[in-house]
Amino acid sequence: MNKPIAPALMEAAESVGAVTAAHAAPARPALDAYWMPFTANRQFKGNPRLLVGADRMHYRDDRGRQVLDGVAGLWCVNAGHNRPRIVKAIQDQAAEMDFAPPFQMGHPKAFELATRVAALAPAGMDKVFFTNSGSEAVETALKMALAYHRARGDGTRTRLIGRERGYHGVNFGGISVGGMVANRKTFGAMLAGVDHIRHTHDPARNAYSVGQPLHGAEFADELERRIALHDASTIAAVIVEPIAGSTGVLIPPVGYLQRLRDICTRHGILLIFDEVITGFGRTGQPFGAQTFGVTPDLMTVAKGLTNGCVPMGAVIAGGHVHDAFMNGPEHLIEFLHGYTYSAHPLACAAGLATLDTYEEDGLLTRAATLQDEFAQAVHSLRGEPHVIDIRNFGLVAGIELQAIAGEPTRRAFSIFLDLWERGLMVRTTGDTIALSPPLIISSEQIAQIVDMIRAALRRAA
Ligand code: PXG
Ligand code: PLP
Repeated sequence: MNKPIAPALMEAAESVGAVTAAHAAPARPALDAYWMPFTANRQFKGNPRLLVGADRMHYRDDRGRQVLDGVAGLWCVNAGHNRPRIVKAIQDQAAEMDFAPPFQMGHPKAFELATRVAALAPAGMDKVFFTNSGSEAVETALKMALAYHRARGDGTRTRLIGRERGYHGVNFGGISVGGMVANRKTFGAMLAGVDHIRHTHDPARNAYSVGQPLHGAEFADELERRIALHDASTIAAVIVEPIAGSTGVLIPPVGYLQRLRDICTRHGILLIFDEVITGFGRTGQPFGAQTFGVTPDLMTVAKGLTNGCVPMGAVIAGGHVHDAFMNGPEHLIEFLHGYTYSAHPLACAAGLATLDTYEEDGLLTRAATLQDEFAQAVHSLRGEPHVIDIRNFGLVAGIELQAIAGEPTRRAFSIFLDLWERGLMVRTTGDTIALSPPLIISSEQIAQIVDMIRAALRRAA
């Protein structure tokens, strides 16, 4: 049934082949079709940055260069890249069982991973609901909070409270409670019944704080005002990041998170910690909740859960939240929510091997060991050109630069490009350079990152 190929098409096919052959060496893919996420597409496609390999602290690009990874990929590759145990676990799982439906069915690794994650979480937070990303974890936690109150006969609690400058992913619930203006202003009215408390950034009092800022616990009292305005009986949950990452690394002032916790407890409001970045060792304990000594009712995690190797997120719920759902006839589904790929076998295999690797290498507490040295290194950039603040905690830091007048983000982005050309990958957000290196980083590599940034700042002067 093969149709003869029209001569014109044959010609075209030959000439395409010829073109391909002529460019045989490291052929760059066509760049047009891929609409890239959170990327300046036109800038990128004019000068693409293509990663083709990775090993521990480094990427390799398509020009064969080694690039030091200063951000753990995108705050996620906490154990460093291509760890053999994780690679093998994924390979083995792919060969053993590709997919298992998560609704009304299960597979052993989902239960094993939930048990392992619960064991790492604060006492009492022992129920784990799997998603495929941080954004999905946030949507799940918000829905859980609403359904929790309703299950308890408290169904007027429908309001959600976020915080200015918060980042909770990109789905509608997440941008509604989120507080990064650029991520929400173009997307319409979003969820109704959402309010925000103020952010905790206070450079006048806290600039160049080493670790937690001393001033600002009272910013939590704004929650009392929101409660006075709306009445506690209408509020379901408050969601905050323990450390706000995406907005440029804002560290919670001493006492602030505890005060939020106390207010929520007093008013029957669920407290959600979005630990997508702070989870899995970034702050020196498995979770920020433990580092800061404050236990929320729900936690959202992702990223480091699988070392970024296979997409996965989760909500870790307090037993009291879960148990409120467990009534009614036993044949009925208690929480009508889930994703086709919840607890995907490849993600579970990656998650289990990731937790093994963290344990074997002591990575979930390594940031605590390195944090003084890291703090000293990043704060040595104080006084360099354009630097107006430096913030740090555990193995995360933000170096804020003075924006070029009328051109926000441009200064930091040009430093990002300069560093990339010289073999260091960082992340910039607004005019802040964010660092969150893999937790396996060496002292020499900490020094190398800071020296390279120092040189870039001076070049940009
Ligand atoms: N919550 C928090 C606190 C996050 O940091 C998400 C939710 C969403 O996770 P997913 O997996 O859906 O991306 C995140 C993700 C940045 C940056 O520029 C940060 C994130 C994602 C992309 C960019 O700092 N964090
Ligand atoms: N859209 C349609 C038409 C679907 O059938 C499904 C899932 O079955 C979804 C969206 C949701 O996809 P997922 O479960 O992967 O989030």
